[in-house]
Amino acid sequence: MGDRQDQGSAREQLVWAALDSFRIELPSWGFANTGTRFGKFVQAAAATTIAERFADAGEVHRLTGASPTIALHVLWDLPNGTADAAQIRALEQQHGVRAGSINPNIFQSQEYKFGSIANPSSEIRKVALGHLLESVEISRALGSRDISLWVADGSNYPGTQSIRKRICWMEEVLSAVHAAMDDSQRLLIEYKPFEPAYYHTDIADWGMALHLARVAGPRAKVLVDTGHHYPGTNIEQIVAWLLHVDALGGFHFNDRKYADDDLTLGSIDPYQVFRIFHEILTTAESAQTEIAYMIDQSHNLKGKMEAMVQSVVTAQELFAKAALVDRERLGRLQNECRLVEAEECFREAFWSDVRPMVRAWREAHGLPAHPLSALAESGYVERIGRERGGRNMQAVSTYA
Ligand code: RM4
Ligand code: MN
Ligand code: MN
Repeated sequence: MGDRQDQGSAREQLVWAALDSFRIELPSWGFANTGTRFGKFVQAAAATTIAERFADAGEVHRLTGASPTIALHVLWDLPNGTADAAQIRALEQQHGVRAGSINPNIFQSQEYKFGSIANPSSEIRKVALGHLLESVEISRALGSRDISLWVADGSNYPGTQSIRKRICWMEEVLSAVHAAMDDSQRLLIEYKPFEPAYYHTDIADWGMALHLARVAGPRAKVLVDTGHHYPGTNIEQIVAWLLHVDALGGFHFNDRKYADDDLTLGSIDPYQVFRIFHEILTTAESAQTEIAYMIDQSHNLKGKMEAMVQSVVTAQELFAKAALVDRERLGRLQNECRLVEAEECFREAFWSDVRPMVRAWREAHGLPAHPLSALAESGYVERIGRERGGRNMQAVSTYA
């Protein structure tokens, strides 16, 4: 009995230590009205202003205690660039969440039809570089570490663009961005093999992102968005390699069944998130702190607040499960090729019900034991639905 209790408390300690260190960033755009390429689905409670996005993120952080930062998209959240930094500062104070990664937007303006940093026109590449340099300034003004860049560039038909020349153009621009950063800043380069380009995407996979990061400079790293892979890709293997070469900057977490579906983290394949966390936990602690966990989701049908709380809670649970893997024993079993025992050692952690321990951790930290029920009971979603509903319902959008 004594033994069992000791084991129980040892497991609890592992889970608590994991939860103490675990933080995941919320995307400002995850609170906004979104849809598919066929149309937007408007929700009464969606956030349309930056103040509303901060308020919602603050509420998620109050409920979970694990999401103290909010990722900002420059054009959507700081349309006036650095001039908006003071307003962001005030919102940080007001809502108890800080500005997190700064996401430049070089995919929306008309001039980027044929590309941004890989556009054949040097004039347009200059425009894109200007926006990236402004993003560096914004991040500096807000004291945020990461500039998180997704490049939508690509082409739709074979032979219409020079893939090789476009590599050189991207190298030039990203090196210039790196040169403008100071030692406290990082450039995270995201990759994605498809959408919006249909034939070739300029930064399609982690190898291309890694190459560009290396050319840009030592503070450029790779960002893994879990939805940005072909079905069946072994993402934890990519994570292991990026850890090995010290180039893993962070994650955009979301789940998917088919493509870049941006579903709630762990909703389709929680085992995959567990396997990713396991790879990370095999790494030295000092390296782990350099990995930015971020959510990148778009909740078209579910309530945005509810989906975001679910995401944070699921991330915490899966991280706690991964912390339970007996890595010393697993290492021995792997070396001795005791395959079934190794697999069972791994699975045992995944199938452990960590929820009672996570609840205890929440209560000990003055947080609600059940964040999702606490959200429902608080009446927050109804209140913002009443306050924002009128404005949101006017914002109907159609495809054609
Ligand atoms: C992309 C990518 C980026 C996000 C945009 C809106 O698919 O995931 O991270 O900023 O969507
Ligand atoms: Mn992303
Ligand atoms: Mn995406």
